[in-house]
Amino acid sequence: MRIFQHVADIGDLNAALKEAQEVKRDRFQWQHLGKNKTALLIFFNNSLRTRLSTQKAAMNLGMNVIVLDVNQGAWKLETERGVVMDGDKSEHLLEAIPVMASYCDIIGVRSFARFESRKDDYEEAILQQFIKYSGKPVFFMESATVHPLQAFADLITIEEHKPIARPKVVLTWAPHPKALPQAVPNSFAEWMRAADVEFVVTHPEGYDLDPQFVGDARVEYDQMRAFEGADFIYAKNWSCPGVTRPDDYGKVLDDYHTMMDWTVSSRQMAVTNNAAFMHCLPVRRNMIVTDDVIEAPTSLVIPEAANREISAQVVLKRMLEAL
Ligand code: AN0
Ligand code: CP
Repeated sequence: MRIFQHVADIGDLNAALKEAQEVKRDRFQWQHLGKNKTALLIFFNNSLRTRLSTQKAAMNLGMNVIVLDVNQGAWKLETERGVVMDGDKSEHLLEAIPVMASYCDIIGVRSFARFESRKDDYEEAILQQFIKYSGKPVFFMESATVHPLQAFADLITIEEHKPIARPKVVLTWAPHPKALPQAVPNSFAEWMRAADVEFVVTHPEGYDLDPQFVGDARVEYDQMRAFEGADFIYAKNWSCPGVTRPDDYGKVLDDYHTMMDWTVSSRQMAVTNNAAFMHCLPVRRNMIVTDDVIEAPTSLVIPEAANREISAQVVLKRMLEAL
């Protein structure tokens, strides 16, 4: 594997899930693969889980790891070609990428949506430059539009906890005070459509996800109806994707105080099939989900986060095997 961005990049999902379980059984059995190989993890945005779990996964494989927080200690980077660089940015991405690539074998990049231009975000302007100018395998650690390491960990978690062969999985929008990217729901939708599950998305009108990710999945604007009989509830806030309301791309459409009935609580969980609760974290309690739901025995948020080490290790392992 040279690029990890979309569900298609991982190939057969059952094979990937089997490999994840093999990694879980003994995560140190491939130390030879990563010997004298270096992973460079580049963060343009904050992270707790992605940073730690990916570092751990690389170490499990015997790799060396370098982590760079671009905004702490590196030069401020210009990303647009053609600008006269007379401002606060001292270095251009077009030099920085090949330089960084010269010190490593595999590159992971986190660069969130900037919400300045829907076109730039959805064309993956930053990550595409890493792919084009690094000459190295590149994996997405949450880009403008996708978070595949998260979606893969989510799928592993669902596989481990599903009560029936083909569970009902509901992705629900929930309120948040600030505008958040669509990367997590985009990838979750993309991966759930590829998996053997009954998939339903619920959100207020205006938050419709991009068709390239949500496809023909069932969309239900009535949250309570969507939750009926669900086996898994996957909560996440996202800002306006600009599909049905192009001028509102990246915005919070309504004051969150008026949207608090979307907060996942025991009221909605009561109509599910004793559903497990999932969220990628970090989560704002009593905005996205109430204390009692996230603390219930049916909450999977901690094992879900632990599976980030496993999804990252499968991806790094496959990239090492293809070097
Ligand atoms: C980010 C997001 O919503 O995309 C990262 C989630 C993994 N969350 C925040 O910025 C709070
Ligand atoms: N879920 C996730 O990617 O968390 P971090 O933003 O902390 O990496």
